[in-house]
Amino acid sequence: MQPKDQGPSPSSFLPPAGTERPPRRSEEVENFDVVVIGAGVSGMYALHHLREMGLSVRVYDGASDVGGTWWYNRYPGARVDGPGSPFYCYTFSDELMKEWDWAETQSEQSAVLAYLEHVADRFDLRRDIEFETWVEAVRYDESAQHWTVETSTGKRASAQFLICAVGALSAANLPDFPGIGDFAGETYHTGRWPHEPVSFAGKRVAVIGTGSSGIQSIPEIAKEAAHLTVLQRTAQFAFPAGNRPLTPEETKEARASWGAVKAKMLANPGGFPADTHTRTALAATPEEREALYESLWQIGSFKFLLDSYNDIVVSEEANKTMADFVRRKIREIVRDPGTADKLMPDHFVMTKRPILENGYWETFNRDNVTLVDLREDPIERFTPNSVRTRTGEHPIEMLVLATGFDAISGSMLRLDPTGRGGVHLKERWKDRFHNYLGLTIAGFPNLFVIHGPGSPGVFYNMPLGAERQLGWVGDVIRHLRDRSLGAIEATEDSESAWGNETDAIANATLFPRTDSWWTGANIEGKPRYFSAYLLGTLYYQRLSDVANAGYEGFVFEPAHSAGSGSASRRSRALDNCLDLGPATRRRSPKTSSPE
Ligand code: N01
Repeated sequence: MQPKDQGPSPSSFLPPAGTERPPRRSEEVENFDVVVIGAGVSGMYALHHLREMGLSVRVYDGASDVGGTWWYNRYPGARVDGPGSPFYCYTFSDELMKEWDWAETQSEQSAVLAYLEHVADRFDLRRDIEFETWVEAVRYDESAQHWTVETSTGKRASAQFLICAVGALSAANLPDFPGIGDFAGETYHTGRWPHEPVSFAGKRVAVIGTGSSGIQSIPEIAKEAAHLTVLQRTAQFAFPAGNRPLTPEETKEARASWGAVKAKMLANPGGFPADTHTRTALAATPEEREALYESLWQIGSFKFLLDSYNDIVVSEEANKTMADFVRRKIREIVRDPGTADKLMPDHFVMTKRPILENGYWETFNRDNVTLVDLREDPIERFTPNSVRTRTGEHPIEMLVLATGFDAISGSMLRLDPTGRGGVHLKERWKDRFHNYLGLTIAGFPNLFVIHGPGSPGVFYNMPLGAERQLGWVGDVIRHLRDRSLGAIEATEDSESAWGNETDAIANATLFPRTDSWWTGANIEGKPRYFSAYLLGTLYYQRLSDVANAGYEGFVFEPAHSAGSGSASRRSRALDNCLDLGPATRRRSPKTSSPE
């Protein structure tokens, strides 16, 4: 799928065998209308949608099958940790929704992957996907108005349009701990988990990281390992997952009312079929708050986020009411007060990605589990058979890095396309992830990033978000083809107005004030700012407003030659190009103030 990871590279992280050989470059270049990088949730839909539009599409993915993040993240305990099934799914086909049975509310990784495999079969996707193929170089040819890609298998392709569906959470973060190369035991990253079974039985295991992946895997590893040492840098808030089987009645009801459910998803800021409400924590009495928090804790899932109060992420005082409740719960569950102290989170609740847990807190009551607080007892170095912290040595045979991702922007930066004038994305994104509409980048014509910086991405139901973004991209392509245009490109003015809009929304909340992967604080040297567009509903309104205004904020280029458009569409396009309208003129972008 994504470009190859470039961090320290223990053998378990290497891409599939065969991709490391120096490839023989083919002189032959295959031409397509669109090249898509990534065959995960977004890339799969890109292929389906654009093919339905009559375009020729080629998809590349480094994995050996579809699934993207669900193909890689197969660590023990991996489950959907959002509002869950049956609403974490594609919505483009009613038949697909009605024929697929989900077993649980928080589906296991294997269940989500089985669904995606079914989608690939049902819509015959694999015939246009090249697996085990890493895209190694991506370049814009200004005269031909084409993107060319070179792959690890030596093949080359060109296309007028490039869709980067490389994943917001796919560039694994592999911190360079002192002596990590000396460690002689098994090492795994949760986001690059092997396909062969991994046995923890009888082993002394260390897990570094207590984000979603750590908190999901720690209880499962602890059940099997001889001993588990949890190395925690930041204590986290985590809520009961409340996973349970979906009843046949619930499935029947969701299918019967699918039209209404979809409408509700489209109207919700996060893309889930949840009601919106106007309750605020500060208007409630302490007793009312306690009763609501307790009932949501009992139900579990994302209820704490969706059904509590809507001032939690904007008011410090409101935030504290929820944070204190969760801290009390942790103290009630964890028996050893010293361990409970170390587990106390001290940031604003919900301002790191909310985590759903399945027995995480109870795991610290087990005799075979030790918690190390890295803030007071940091890692000094790894030896062949231990991890040494300031106060002692922890013998281990296996290390699990649940250290997350260079999120949102990292996979694009590892791809590092070269745009107009030979400028690399790394150069363009040195200080900030400049973008317009979270989809396009000035200097990178005809390139679209799905779930990238400046979009709701990870704050939105991701399959639905991909469908909506790609629906818009498909319309852009149609617009260009119908008018025989060669290129569309965001202006730098549009980017800076979009950046201001994104920042203004974020700065009205507590999110930018917490160190998180949302703010880039987990990766040394990364531009530190909150890069997501928080209001999903407003975002999709903005996309359609921009389109309705003739793609305001973009400039268009006429096709230079027959090679840039589709020759078969040229006669109709020629009719249209006589009246290109205001969309082809350079415009200053509309700045809309956030709601
Ligand atoms: O990654 P994370 P993740 N030394 O960045 C720690 C999605 N997801 O893989 O908080 C020591 O959240 C880091 O510490 P700190 C979901 O959106 C979805 O767990 O930076 N520790 C943190 O504790 C999620 O939010 C699902 O101080 C270091 C941990 O490693 C996102 O992916 C399942 C360190 C990383 O936590 C990422 O989750 C899982 C260092 N040098 C994940 N570097 C499903 O829905 C990092 N850490 C299936």
